Amino acid sequence: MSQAALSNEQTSQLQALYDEMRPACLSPLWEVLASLVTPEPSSAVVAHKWSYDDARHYLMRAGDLISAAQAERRVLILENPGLPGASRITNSLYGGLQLILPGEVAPCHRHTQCALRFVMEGEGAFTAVDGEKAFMRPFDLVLTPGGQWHDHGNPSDRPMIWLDGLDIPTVSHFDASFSERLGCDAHPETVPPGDTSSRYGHNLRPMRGSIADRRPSHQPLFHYPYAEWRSALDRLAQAGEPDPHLGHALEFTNPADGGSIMPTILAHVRLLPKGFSSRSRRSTDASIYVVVEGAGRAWLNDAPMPLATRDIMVVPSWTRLRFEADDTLVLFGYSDRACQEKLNLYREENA
Ligand code: GTQ
Repeated sequence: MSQAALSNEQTSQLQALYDEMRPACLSPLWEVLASLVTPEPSSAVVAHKWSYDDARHYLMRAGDLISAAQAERRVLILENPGLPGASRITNSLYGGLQLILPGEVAPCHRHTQCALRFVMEGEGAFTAVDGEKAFMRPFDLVLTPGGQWHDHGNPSDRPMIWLDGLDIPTVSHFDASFSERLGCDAHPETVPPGDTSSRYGHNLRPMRGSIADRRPSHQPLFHYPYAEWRSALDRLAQAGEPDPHLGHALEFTNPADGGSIMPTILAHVRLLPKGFSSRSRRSTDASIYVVVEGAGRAWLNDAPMPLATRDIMVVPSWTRLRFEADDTLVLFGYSDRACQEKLNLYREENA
């Protein structure tokens, strides 16, 4: 409502009107307009950090109590403290830590939602996408684009834990969720592991039809190994000065169109050299960061957040954010920026 005060008489008559119209499913905009159409982003999402070791402790206890097959997906949701019960890390995105113990499988299913996996621990477990296994190593990025069959398995002798990043809340927002189970643990193998990477992972693509054409042409690649992105970051860092706001930053791209890895989610990595202090910036995409390497701190609206390896941090929309690297700091981040750009919503401000 505007500043002009209402008389007591007006207020009580309006209140009576609201009470009368409520059963007709009508409500007055002027009571809520200011909170609906805000002058700048105003979010219930709060900044938070999960220590990996603390979360891991609970995840391993869950591992003693329920199998991956029983749970379908044995995952602890990283739930934003500002959105209790909402199963989300930001308003549009989901985050969770998934555990697969040696010998376990997470049975095959598919759904509308897009997923990324960022490996936190373990080696030798796989995600199979449409029957092609991607064997995962720490800090690899593996995608499960919407609609593709996927199962996970761990033939190694160590627990495997990864961060799941999905657009579950975005799909829920549109009431557009479909999912189904294949009905068996694992999709039959379609091609050998690494097939897709060899065909699409090197700025090349097959010239003639092949079995790899089963990959959707709009989303051919799904494995982005740590060894490759980490050395790309090093080469970038050797080649020039860091961007004052981002440090040395690289976005993972979809080779089909050079755009974001998935229609709703953008993911990137960055390296902040030892001693570097970034300048402050804010953007409309609430973001989730994993500390891959190093130590330092983030400043969120001038409040410090110490960072150590494997910490997971969520930063709300329009929060002034800067980083200080005590040691070379390597970060992985994902956000809904890809979706916001399609909707012409994305904005950033670099101080
Ligand atoms: O691995 O398919 O954390 O469907 C949440 C939903 C993981 C998965 C999650 C899922 C998955």
